[in-house]
Amino acid sequence: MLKRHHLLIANKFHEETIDRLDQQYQTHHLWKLTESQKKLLIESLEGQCRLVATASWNTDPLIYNLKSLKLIACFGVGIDGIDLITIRNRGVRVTNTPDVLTDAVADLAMGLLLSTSRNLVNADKFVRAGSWQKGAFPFGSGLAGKTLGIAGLGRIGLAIAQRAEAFKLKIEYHSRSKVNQPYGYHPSLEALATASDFFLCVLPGGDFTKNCIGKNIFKKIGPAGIFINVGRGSCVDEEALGQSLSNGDLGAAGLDVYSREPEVNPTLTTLSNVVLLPHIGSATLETREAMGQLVIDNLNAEICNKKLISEVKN
Ligand code: NAP
Ligand code: 8YV
Repeated sequence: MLKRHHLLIANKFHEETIDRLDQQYQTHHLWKLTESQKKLLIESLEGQCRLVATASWNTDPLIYNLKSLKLIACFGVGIDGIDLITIRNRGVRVTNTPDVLTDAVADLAMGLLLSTSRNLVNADKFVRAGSWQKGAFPFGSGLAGKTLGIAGLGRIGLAIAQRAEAFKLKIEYHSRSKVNQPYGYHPSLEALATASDFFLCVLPGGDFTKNCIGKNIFKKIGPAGIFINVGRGSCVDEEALGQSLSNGDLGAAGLDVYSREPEVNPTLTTLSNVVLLPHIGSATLETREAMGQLVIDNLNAEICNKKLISEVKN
């Protein structure tokens, strides 16, 4: 019955979910086409197709040409890839995949904190290179009793705070509004950085947060401090990050996200005091399956005229 509904899939976000969508809908794989083929397809779908599925952090702007568009079902929670201004006043609704990925991203954030504070990646290289036989590996920094500053105490930020408490870290945070949690609030990123031994960014991308973490913040985190980013790369001035890590203003960094993925600032790749991950915060089999299920459930809710499961409210 669903098969009679057209669904435009903008990009290849998760193979298993796309296979399932192919079975249920009349799908159109936009990313496989040339630019002129894409335009022709969208023209041919006009008036017949109201559904788009896409990655949340990046989409093809041609989807906005489809005037009959009613729902953009995003795979991912951060919707910085969606042009909310272009679709405003067009009656287009957007869904994302909150909550189901929170634990996976929070686990990875703790992984980055441990990898950087105890220098785990270099320790592994040290053993493989046979250096252990020649001497001991340098000491790392302990977590217990130190302050973890979290920029963005939302769903994922809170899950990180809960994990960090078990490591005996003291939690402080910054977001635009204070939340009802037993952690110290700082009204600015600068104040949070000053108070933090470890500063962790889990902020969304977009214009409001673009380059909001730069040289000034790294200096305040300090030479013994660590910067972790599992939010969005666009929040960070990566040139300043490379310089601060090189000149010793900042002790170390652990990154899962970058401003021009999948490219990584070349300076960062030369430094041994930064751990670089390829945006794998939500990349567990279980989490990606749950994200896909939520995309499917939202699409199905739309065509059955039911309440969307996870609509993004503007
Ligand atoms: P969320 O629940 O909406 O939390 C976002 C937090 O950021 C809130 O505390 C919000 O509080 C704060 N915030 C938003 N804009 C801000 C600003 N301009 N200045 C200061 N604080 C601001 O979202 P979430 O589910 O935790 O996800 C957070 C982000 O994590 C996503 O948007 C995405 O970019 C990233 N993410 C990364 C991965 C990965 O694989 N690494 C996976 C999933 C998500 P206020 O509104 O009060 O400011
Ligand atoms: C990506 C993420 O969406 O949910 C987000 O905001 O950053 C990730 O979960 C994921 O890499 C899927 O492409």
